[in-house]
Amino acid sequence: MFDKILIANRGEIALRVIRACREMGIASVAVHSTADADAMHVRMADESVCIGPAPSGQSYLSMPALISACEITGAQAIHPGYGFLSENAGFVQMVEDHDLTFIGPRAEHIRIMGDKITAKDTMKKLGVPCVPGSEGGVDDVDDAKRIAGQIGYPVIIKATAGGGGRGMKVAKDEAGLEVAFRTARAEAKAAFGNPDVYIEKYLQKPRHIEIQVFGDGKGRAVHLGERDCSLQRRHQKVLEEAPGPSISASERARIGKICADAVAEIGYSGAGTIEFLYEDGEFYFIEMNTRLQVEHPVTEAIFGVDLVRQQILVAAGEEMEFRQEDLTIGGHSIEVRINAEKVPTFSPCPGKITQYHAPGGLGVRMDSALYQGYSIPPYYDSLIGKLIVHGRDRDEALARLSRALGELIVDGVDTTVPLFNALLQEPDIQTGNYSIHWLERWLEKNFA
Ligand code: MV4
Repeated sequence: MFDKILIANRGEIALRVIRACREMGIASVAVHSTADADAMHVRMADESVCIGPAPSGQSYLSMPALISACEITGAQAIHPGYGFLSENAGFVQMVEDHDLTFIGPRAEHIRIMGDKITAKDTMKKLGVPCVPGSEGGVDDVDDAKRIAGQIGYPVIIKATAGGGGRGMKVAKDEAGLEVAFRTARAEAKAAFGNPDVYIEKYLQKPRHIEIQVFGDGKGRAVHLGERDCSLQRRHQKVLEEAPGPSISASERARIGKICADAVAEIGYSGAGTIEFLYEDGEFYFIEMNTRLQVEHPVTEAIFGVDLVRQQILVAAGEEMEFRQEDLTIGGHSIEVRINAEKVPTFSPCPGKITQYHAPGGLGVRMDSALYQGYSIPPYYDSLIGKLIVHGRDRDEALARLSRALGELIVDGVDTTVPLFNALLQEPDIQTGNYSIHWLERWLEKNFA
């Protein structure tokens, strides 16, 4: 096992990883920009290293600075958290070239899943159900028209180098296809330096259901059920829950096994998420994320497992602490993302926290790096906390969420808390009746 781990991240996820390290008797090294000298992750870690100026390109994304910080402190492994360098295959390569361990999947698996055409082709060959569409890329309009004609309109054109909603265009009929195709390619080339696009049938009212998988890197893998992350605004998740309100135990077992078998087959190591669109009882693969995700705590809550601990164990060459048959679901969990943003514009609202009080009590987890007197810097993501609740069933989780939001005090900046108080009054939220378009429609209706 490692003696010391460096956490290449900031905010709540850095604290999350430090906590797992401490419980395992592993020393932690925080890294920080000059803007984050007073940040909680620096205070909570055993040691810290300043790695550069405020802009993340010169600090949290600086590979040489991170490698040097390991060399200076004697850290043997790097946990990347989410975002930043968590899905950068070149970084994994560099870490390994310096005889350090990257706590995450192999570079090869990050590379495969980072190219969406290769990811889909790989998953299809592994028996994972995919959205009907082109086999591989499409490089001219005539090809695009022929394929769209076969699968039927509407279709969606996606950039292979995109993902997470970037680089997509919908065409509702053949008349709109040419423009959609040409703009998609031009935008993909400009944004990612890669013009390659592919075509899929456009699903009109799906849910976003993602399956948590975990591999030991030696051909064994498990699934930890699904999360429903359909409540999004501009491809930013707002609320996530597990289990999914629309997914039955038999559907979970079936799609879960398909996913676990697929990642076992490729020898995947560590935590991963296989994203699906779910419509009319069918799952359609769209993307795989090769990192620990923001919303992992809802899965931890219902399965009673520490995913970061398992990541560290597997990265150190040890066994994960469970088999599929050990993993059973207890209750229901909901996470809301608390952002320093003004509702309904969602414009960032950095500033000084004049008062902070975290909610507590049974079934409440608050993952946040806030403290009273802290100044939220303007340089980074606006996520300032995640409130995760757990109840015996969905109704209990909702009641607990409402109660915990009432206890939370964050003064000095605007936050998304009022949004959640309003959402909890909505019958569709109370019953779990929402698709990927529900939130944007609701915001238009209530705030436009
Ligand atoms: C789609 C789709 C409909 N049909 N693919 C957006 C993010 C990226 N991960 C995939 N996305 C979508 N792909 C097909 N074939 C609709 C979306 C989509 C979406 C997906 C998940 C959550 C929210 C979304 C909001 C708009 C569009």
